[in-house]
Amino acid sequence: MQLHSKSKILDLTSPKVMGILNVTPDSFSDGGFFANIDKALQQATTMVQQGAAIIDIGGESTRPGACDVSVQNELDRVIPIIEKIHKNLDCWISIDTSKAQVMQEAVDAGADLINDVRALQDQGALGIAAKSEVPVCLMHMQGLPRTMQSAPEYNNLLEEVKTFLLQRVNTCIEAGIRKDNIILDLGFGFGKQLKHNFQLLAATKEFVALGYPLLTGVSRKSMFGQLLNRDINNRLAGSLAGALIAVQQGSQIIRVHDVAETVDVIRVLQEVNSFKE
Ligand code: 7PM
Repeated sequence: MQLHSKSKILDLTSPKVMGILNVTPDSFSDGGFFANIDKALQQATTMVQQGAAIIDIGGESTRPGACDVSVQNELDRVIPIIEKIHKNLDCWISIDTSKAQVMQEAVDAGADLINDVRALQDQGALGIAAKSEVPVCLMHMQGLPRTMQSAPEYNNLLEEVKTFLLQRVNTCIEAGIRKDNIILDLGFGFGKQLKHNFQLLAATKEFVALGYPLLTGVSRKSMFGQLLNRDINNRLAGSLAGALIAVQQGSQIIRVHDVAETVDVIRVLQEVNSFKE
């Protein structure tokens, strides 16, 4: 299994780690514009040295509960950082956005992958993604970020998530996106209760069996906070367990804050697997 972007190929025969780059609103306030671009590059460099194959850059517009960020605001946050990383690092760059214009300018600036928690449903996104010819990650979400965590319910969780994702896949293929450049994501924490998140994690294998690369994003999420009674800074063990459980079932891309630790966990699993059959 391989993803194709521009002239690059990402081989997914072995699992890949996607490192989350923090691009916070205050990246403009503390040390000034250029100092903060350099800080972002430093953070990305460290993650690549630790073994991240992809760096995911988001302007926070898509975060659960977050208020809307203007297009210009999002562009101002992410584009200079994409340009800087593109110029200085040999890694894949992912743009975490739902906005068509941000997708377009990000790809022009060097992004290799479009990561959209709204699965290209926003105005113009599908067309821009198809035209850009980069891989896309389609995530499942029930409801909208502002309200999605108020008691989400499902009649049949696995079927509903599967049906949504496959419908989006069809729409993407009809729009001209190559089938082998579509990544699926179960959307942990996006309109899901604790039990839903763990039921989905347990069913990872079923989604891998659909034949598309599966991206798993559970890093530091509230599913571990709730289960283990841990605040955001004490969810590493839970997150690593979640990553291992996903990779063991065949998830090919793991989106994380803690790259070094996740890479170690994956290596241990691969060493064990090298002695099987
Ligand atoms: C606050 C709450 C801040 C939640 C950030 C988040 C995913 C994603 C995010 C995911 C893909 C986070 C989330 N989560 N993109 N973007 N999959 N593809 O924990 O699970 O990073 S934002």
